[in-house]
Amino acid sequence: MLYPQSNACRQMADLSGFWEFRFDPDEVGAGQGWSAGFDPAEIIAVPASWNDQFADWRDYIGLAWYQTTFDLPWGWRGQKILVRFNAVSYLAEVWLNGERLGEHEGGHLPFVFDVTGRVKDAGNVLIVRVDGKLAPDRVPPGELKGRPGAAFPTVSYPDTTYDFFPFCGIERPVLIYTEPQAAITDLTVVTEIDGADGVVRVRLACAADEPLAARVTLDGHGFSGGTEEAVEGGAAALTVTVPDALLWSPDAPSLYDLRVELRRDGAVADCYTLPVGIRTIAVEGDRLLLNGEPVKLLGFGRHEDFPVVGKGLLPALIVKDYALMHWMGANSFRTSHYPYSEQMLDMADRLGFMVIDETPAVGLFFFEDGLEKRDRLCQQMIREMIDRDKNHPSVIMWSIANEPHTASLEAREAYYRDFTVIDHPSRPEAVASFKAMADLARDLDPTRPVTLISHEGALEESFEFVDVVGLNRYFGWYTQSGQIDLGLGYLDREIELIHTLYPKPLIFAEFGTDTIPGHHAQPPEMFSEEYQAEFLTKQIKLADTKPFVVGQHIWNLCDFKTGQAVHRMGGYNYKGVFTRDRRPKLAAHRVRALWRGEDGS
Ligand code: BDP
Repeated sequence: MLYPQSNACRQMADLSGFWEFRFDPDEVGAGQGWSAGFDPAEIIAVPASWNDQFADWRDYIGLAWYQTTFDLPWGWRGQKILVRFNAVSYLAEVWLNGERLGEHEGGHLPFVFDVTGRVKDAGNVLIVRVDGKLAPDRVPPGELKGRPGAAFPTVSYPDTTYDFFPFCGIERPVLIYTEPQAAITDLTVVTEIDGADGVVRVRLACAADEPLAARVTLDGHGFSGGTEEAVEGGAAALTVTVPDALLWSPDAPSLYDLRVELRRDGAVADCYTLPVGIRTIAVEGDRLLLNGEPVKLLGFGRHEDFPVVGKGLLPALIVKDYALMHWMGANSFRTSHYPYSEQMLDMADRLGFMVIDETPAVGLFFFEDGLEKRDRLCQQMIREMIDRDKNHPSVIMWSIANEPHTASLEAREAYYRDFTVIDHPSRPEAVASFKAMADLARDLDPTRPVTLISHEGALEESFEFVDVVGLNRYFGWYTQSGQIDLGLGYLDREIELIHTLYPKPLIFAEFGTDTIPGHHAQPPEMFSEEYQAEFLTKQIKLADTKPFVVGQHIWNLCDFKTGQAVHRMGGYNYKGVFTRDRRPKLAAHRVRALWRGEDGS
């Protein structure tokens, strides 16, 4: 899937701004014909979650209607015209001028409607009904009402199976754009390294059944080259070799400019430009290799989360968070727990961050209620994520899920007594689901490793199907509370056990402690800045002694909004090394000193 762009052959306009809006708690909108136009009750900003924009609606996770009007920009008439929603959480149904365009389920991935022939020159009315409800058969799931083995230890309000606020609304831009009639519909760029040469392979898909040629040119760093091939059956494959290529890496995120043209009798019928980073990523034994060299990921789990906008795209926040991560000496992050905005990934390409790109499959459980639908949605989301993000050099790994509830209760009981792993500790439904998901990810993209992020430790049988083991661990916090050294002793034993069972690279995908800024204690005690600093630095030092631990991602970059629960004071998770308004806690300085060298320079 290509992001819309304006160039000599295409045009794009952003429909974001102030839209008309109406909550629909009684679910009367459909019956009253709001899809053809409605009397607005509010004005709302797009993109942004609705929850924090009004005085009384924070916890409203139901139906709401958005409406905007627009005229077609000058010169667009007669072209193919599409509308793209970059993300609507959770389920969107869309009408244009009273005609239903369709619907999309899943809150963090884009969807497109072809509106050619339906859009008027002036006075178009675009209406979106957003359904934010939580349900067991949605991904991520909710409304589990504390079912054992399927939910957080205590039920939070709103009732999610995951630990962040279920913000909803139109949270990323809405774009309208043109495509030529004979259009490049998709590009897949794969890079290889051959000695000192970089090999850039481009696969093009196009919508046209006429004789066309595809042409690519690649420019940058003193190189300029290209090639041309005939399009056959709507596809073409082209290869450009770059001698003495500058490779993409966190230290030097070199990008080349790729320009792809579709040509009819020598004249340009469509064109598209894309930055390309030449790099390889691979797993060899228990090492992760970037450009053939072992690499270690230092960084964070994060959230798209900020006051007032909720999960809404906020470009300045993207800039700020990269500045903070860079200041810390980080080179990587995970898009916990859903694919982030495309703008975030564009910046990762440019700034040299290695990204573990994660689907919205957080808090999955494997009881029957809705299992089949959840499986289908998980697969849909893997497809959509890979389709959207496959051309980013920064994306080095796919994460198919975070913290599924996979182990049987019996297995957990034995394990937490003394790390005994019983035969077949995972629920068979979970094993089947994850095997299918990992296979799908590899089929769609054989060039990137696949990971699963689990809290089940050595009980996670699905580690069998992935290339990299992702482990979330809070020993010394949720267990061994107040006893960091005891917790780390257990962790040391556990990762050796996991490594024996699954001799693959392992990433500490989450570790951290809730920390109230300004709360101090000597000796360190839970919730104090000293406790967080000691916990993180000691776990980092443990990771550094284990060659197979190829990543350390602290939970979390910043404090973030959650539902209300006894373990979430004031409705926040306080595990950030920065506060929600991005101020450092003590741990930020201590970890920075470790990651950047002892003097923190
Ligand atoms: C893990 C989850 C993460 C939570 C974190 C925590 O993956 O989403 O926020 O632990 O408890 O369970 O802080």
